[in-house]
Amino acid sequence: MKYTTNTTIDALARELRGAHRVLVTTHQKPDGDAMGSVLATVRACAAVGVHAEGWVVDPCEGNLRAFEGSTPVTHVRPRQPALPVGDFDLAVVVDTGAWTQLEVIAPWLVERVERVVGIDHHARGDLVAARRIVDVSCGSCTALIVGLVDAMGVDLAFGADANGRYSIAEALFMGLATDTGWFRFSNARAPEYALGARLLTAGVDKNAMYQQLEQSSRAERVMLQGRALSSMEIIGGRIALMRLRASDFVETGALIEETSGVVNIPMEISAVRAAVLVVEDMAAGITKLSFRSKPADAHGNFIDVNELAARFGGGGHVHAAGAKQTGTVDEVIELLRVSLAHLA
Ligand SMILES: [Mn+2]
Repeated sequence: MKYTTNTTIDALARELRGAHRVLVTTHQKPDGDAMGSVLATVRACAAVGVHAEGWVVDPCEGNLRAFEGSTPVTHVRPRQPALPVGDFDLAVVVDTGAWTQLEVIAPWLVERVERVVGIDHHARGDLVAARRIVDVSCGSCTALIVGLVDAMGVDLAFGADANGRYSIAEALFMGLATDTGWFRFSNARAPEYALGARLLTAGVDKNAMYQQLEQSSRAERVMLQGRALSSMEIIGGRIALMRLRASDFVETGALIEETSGVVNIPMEISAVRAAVLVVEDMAAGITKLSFRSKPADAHGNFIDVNELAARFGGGGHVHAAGAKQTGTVDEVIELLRVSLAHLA
């Protein structure tokens, strides 16, 4: 199966408008783009009088949850899995199309694949949704969803409270800003900047959002970053490898979800072309890998971390990917060394 678009935005918009009860879900451990995509889609349905609710598998950072407002979202714990309750005549899967990222809700989705639609900007995916829109050129999934909102004939300012919070535009901007590293990464092209401008015009308070998303860390998180950076070794002069063990979490008091963003820090080093973070997830009993790489250099060379992650059963984008392994941190690092030696 080729993971490509097999319907149109207009057809999806008609399907959403004609639905009665819609469930919107995304990948486990939602990030800003996943939550922004869920919230924007739920709000767009509400704007046309269609009942919709979000359904996500935690952990989900509190600073993301703060953007929900009164939008209905059910949070499920991965350790106490539950399935959606009630009759939904349509399900929308956003910001992923991979079964590995939808483990908890997979049985529920499989049962109704003809009533599942997908909107995604990742390179790889499975037959999760019968009808889907996939555009890997979009800097965020919300950059795709704005087309759906437009096709539904919904105002981007819909949902805003008296202070201008909780609009569709705010949710879209959250996804766009976080997935593009606040418009710094190579996926921030002219269309992403244009969309950013459109969303600001629709009333998004960028400065307040920046403080809430990027300047609201606990001290424990920054101390954990120190642990990761202290562990850093540079392989072949160009690949940064970092690890976080269970003891690092215990001793700093940081939480597993507070590792987000750590893998990007070594990119500040001139010679570094890619970074890998290996994390011991005690609660899940697994070892998690995060991969990042820089865009092509002057010679057109870059490290494809999507391909690298695939060797460990994961995936994502060319410059940002992840994987899970059952081995210990040390075992995974030994395997990594073999793969990285070829690249370095
Ligand atoms: Mn995304």
